[in-house]
Amino acid sequence: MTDFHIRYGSEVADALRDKLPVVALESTIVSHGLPRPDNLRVARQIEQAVRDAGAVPATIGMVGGRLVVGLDDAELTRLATVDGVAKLSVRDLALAAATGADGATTVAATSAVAAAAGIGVFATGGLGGVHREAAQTFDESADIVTLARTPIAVVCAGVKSILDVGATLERLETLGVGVVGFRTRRFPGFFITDGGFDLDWSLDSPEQVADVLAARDQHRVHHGGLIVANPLPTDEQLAPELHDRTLADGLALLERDGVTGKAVTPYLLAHFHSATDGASLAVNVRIILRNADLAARIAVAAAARRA
Ligand code: PSU
Ligand code: MN
Repeated sequence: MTDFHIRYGSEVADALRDKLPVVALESTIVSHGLPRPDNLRVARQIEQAVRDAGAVPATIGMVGGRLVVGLDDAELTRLATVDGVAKLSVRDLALAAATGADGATTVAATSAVAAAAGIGVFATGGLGGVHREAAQTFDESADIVTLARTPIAVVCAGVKSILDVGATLERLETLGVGVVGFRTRRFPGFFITDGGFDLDWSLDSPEQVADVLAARDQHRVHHGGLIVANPLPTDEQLAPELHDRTLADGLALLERDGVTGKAVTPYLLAHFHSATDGASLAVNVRIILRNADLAARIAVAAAARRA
């Protein structure tokens, strides 16, 4: 009988056994969110940022049907460079495994796999959310419903401004997903520091975030995720005028080219990266590296509490 068990990278397996800090990382940003050849270099930099802050990186993905927590460098290279890597949400995992596919895990799938593996902290760039026009298309990322039932802290720069940010925050409230600003009371808009909406909660240190996770676990009342929204400093954001113009053009192109469904996010990100001559790419990379660093510091604080 085929063995479909999850494979753990050896360093990740050791760290989990020894209760050392581990940070989950997704592979969709590598395969579909960042252009080649920068994607592989950035994927390695993200892992290094986690290490530099004292935690073990566990990049999650599907290689030839094997679900892996802690991709090795050859596997990471494969998901960054070969054509035809599927974009996998939670519902796709078993299908991809049984058919021997290569696949990159989204925030939804990465969160679900990480939580099942006992990893409590996850770093990404920006979450998926409610798309503009969702009232007609029903296009709402599985990221947010998955977080409703998955006990993980996701460090991100809010949701991409390509989405309906206000509607996304409403859905997160309805679904019971915790949202806290890291040193801010404004929800960030990924490329831009301020996504235009207030937050009820703000925390100032990784230790405080670890306290929230400990409280959640001890209460055993709230079983869902916590979004730790970590904005870029204003002097590092994409210039707001450039951002607004690029977004308007991108949304028009989406319509012209009839792009829908799971292709929307990669399409708009690619548009940003080409239309801004790489400025949005540099911003995107900064976001991920900062989030990896903060996630690692939260994982370190959470591990220190357990010790
Ligand atoms: N944010 C980024 N780059 C990305 C994504 C988010 O900065 O590539 C990916 C994540 O994997 C997220 C997915 O889970 O886009 C959301 O896609 P959709 O809207 O189709 O659910
Ligand atoms: Mn979608």
